[in-house]
Amino acid sequence: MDRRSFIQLGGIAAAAALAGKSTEALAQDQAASPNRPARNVASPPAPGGQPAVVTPNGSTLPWRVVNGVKVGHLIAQEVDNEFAPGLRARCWGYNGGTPGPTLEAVEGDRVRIYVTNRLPEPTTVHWHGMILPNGMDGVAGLNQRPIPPGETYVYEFDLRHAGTFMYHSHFDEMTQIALGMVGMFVVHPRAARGPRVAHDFVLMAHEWKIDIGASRPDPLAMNDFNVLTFNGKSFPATEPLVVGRGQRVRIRLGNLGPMDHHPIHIHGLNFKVTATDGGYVPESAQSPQTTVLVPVGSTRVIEFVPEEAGDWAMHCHMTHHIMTQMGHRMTPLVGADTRRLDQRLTRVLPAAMTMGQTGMGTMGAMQMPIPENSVAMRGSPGPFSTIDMGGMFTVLKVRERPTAEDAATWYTYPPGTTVERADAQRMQADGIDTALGPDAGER
Ligand SMILES: [Cu+2]
Repeated sequence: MDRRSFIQLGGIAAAAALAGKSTEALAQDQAASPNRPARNVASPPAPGGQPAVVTPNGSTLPWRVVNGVKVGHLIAQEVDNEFAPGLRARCWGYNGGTPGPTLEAVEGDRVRIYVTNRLPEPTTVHWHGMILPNGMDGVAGLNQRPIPPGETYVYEFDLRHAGTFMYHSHFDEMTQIALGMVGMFVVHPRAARGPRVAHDFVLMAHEWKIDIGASRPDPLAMNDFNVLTFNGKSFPATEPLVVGRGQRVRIRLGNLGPMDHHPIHIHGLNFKVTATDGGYVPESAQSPQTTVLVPVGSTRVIEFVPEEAGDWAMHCHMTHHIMTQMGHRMTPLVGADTRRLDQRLTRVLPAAMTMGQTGMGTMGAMQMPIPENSVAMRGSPGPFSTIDMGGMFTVLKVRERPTAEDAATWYTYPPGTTVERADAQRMQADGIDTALGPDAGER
């Protein structure tokens, strides 16, 4: 192996290749630590000095180069996924995770991908958005025989176009996709395109129906999905994205959830959609946005330069998609006096509590007992109080000079830049009628 191909392979894959490890062993190593942060996986820098993609809470598939072909190995298997502390379920995925490892290569590469099926039923892999020979497209029955349990099939094709693509099962789609058989496939352009970015992330949206206490997602669900994830994690388990103020950031969003489209919103900045899984968006057609709809079966690539430091929320704007497990078959009681109802209810159900007196924003502070293997609406500690959101939510940490510690610490607010309680004196000084102040509703 020459120095150049060593560099292209990246440290871990190259070290394994030098040690004579097989792609199966590499895939096994990866399966053994599915939650290893991607930043620990050395992946090849893209041409033009663009950085490698980072998959928060995920990993990048290692390649070994054999006679100029990038060879990889995907193992379709059952995976034990922790969605958030307190909630695990047996899902289906690749190489120990759901989504599977991110595939990352360069336009013009030839790839050979072995797919071993360790599931109890047949499967295939479809390379979503890629233009390739028909026989490699992976649609069971139409383009190939499905891969039987215990067998390995091999896909081989040239990466003709740069872009942000995905891969997923195309056999028993409803079940296998709902259980997590999805992943991202990034192809960098051979010649750098557009301004250089400092950070390049992939985030895959997914939705799951996991009944309270159940050990498997329900693949028959058509609505009422109650666990929403980025890269297989619900907040607060989502790894924050740490970036530098004034530095250009790219985020590649993908959606292979069963049913829902996700309007992904980022606070504190505006961005442009620079590409989809169909290709690049011409600059003349890029409009500034703060929310981008990512429909099922598509990718959206956004780029921005954050101008304000802080801990900025990034989340799906469908309010039920930033909740954790909850029942939806309740009578709305916002504004009702539920205290007498609770008094009667607790005679038969001692742990019962009716919601709606103040909505659900204070649920986290109550420390109610919750059922085993669930993350029912408890919220998580924030720097000021409980953060009452979960699900498809993460934090974009914009720092002057980002360091590894920033992922685990909150933003330090400069003095005088946070909201504070206004007293009557201050209100009167600004001509605010204090009689219409906070107590006005009780007059
Ligand atoms: Cu959503």
